[in-house]
Amino acid sequence: MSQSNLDTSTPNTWCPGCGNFAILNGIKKVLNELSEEDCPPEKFVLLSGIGCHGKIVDYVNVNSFYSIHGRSIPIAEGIKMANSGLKVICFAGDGDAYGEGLEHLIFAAKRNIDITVIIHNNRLYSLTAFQYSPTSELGFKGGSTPNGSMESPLNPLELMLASQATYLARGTSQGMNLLTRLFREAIMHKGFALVDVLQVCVTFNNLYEYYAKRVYELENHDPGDFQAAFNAIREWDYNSDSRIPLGVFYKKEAPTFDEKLISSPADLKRRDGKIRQFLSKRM
Ligand SMILES: Cc1ncc(C[n+]2csc(CCOP(=O)(O)OP(=O)(O)O)c2C)c(N)n1
Ligand code: SF4
Repeated sequence: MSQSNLDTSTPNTWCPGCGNFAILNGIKKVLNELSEEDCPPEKFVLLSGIGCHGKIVDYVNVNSFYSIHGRSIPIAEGIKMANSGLKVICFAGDGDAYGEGLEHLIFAAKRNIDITVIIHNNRLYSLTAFQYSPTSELGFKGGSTPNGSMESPLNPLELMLASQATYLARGTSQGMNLLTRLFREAIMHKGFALVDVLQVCVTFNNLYEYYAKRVYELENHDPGDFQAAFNAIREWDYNSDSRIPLGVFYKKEAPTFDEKLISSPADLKRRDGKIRQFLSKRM
């Protein structure tokens, strides 16, 4: 399958220079690569929340579900449990997943359900024009905080590590090679995988230069070591002026929720029968 087969005719309305383009191009590249390796686009379902990021599902010619703000994760969990053969990828904003839908993210990580979550972390609410989000820095001057945010940001990767996520990584919209590698790894990981993408919003929070001066790729880091992952994640707290590590922080093999739920094809048949029985009684 060629890259153009994943294109859609929907006009793209993102601002020129928006970091969302890197995420879009990265995911298309990975879907194309996987398609050559016997994992066709029909095996995938994409979901998004509401926000500028949400439009991504309109721009990739793969089955998708445009969900509501903060609720793409539970819908993804439902899809995975109903059809465990599918590969399910959620695109979410920082306001979407780290704010309104945070409890869903925590419990999906805790369950280790086999889905991939890609966060377009531009560190503000973009579509609604410039409000601060859970990852905005202290003092962030936006539409709802004209005198500067009084809250320190959340470190979402630290929270996800504590919530038992089994794959945690960070990339930026400036580094396509790394981003594509992380997307591919996260999709192939068995269990809950989250990639936090520092996605630059050129219009409201242009951090291209800020990141360019600070990011570096982790080297000699053992992602199987919980303490090392914790230390690397804590190096930058989304506020300090320190260097910003990128790459895979943590990776662990563990049984997944869907695996535990459906231990055999016979189980699946039995469960399917029960669902049908339940539905027929309701109709
Ligand atoms: C349940 C619900 N709450 C609030 C909104 C309003 N709303 C739409 S998009 C948005 C913010 C989006 O910010 P983010 O998730 O960071 O995505 P971005 O636009 O930055 O990609 C909000 C608050 C909504 N549509 N639905
Ligand atoms: S407002 Fe920001 S996030 Fe939204 S499309 Fe424009 S640059 Fe991208």
